[in-house]
Amino acid sequence: MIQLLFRTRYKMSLNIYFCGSIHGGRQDANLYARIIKQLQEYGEVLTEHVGKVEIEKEAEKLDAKFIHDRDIDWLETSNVVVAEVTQPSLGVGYEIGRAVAMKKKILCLYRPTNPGKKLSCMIRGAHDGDSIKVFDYKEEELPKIFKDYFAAL
Ligand code: 6IA
Repeated sequence: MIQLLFRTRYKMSLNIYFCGSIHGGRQDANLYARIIKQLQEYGEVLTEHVGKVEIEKEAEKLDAKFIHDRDIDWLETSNVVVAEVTQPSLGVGYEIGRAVAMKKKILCLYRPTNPGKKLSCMIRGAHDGDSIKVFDYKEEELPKIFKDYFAAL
């Protein structure tokens, strides 16, 4: 019951900006969709399209300037930024940098699947344990990570 009240309260008030790779590579698009579904328990995800496999078709008429300006507007209106940072993406890195400058609450999620691959120090090193959190994770850990993260906001 308490959990339901908590979720309902946040669902009404939180704008969540989810970041995931698009031109950086769409290998994790289905995972993004599953993450977005979980995030929708806590608020409105402004960037639901990032998890859509057919994004190319839907967006082919939009130009880069329109997308950039619209996404920055959404970033400004967001309360929380959640970024899946396993697949390197210039756009995701840029969004995180802009979000840091805007003093947003930021949660970065990284899957250390390949020992030869490391998360950029500019993301890992931004962790301050308060406004900016960077966690290594496995997908099955996400429900608890989100529950704890949103409860502590
Ligand atoms: O550099 P990337 O494309 O991987 O950057 C991905 C990030 O930038 C995502 O978190 C999005 O929020 C944002 N982004 C980049 N491109 C787009 C986009 N393009 N539409 C919406 N958000 C975007 C349209 C689709 C494209 C395949 C034509």
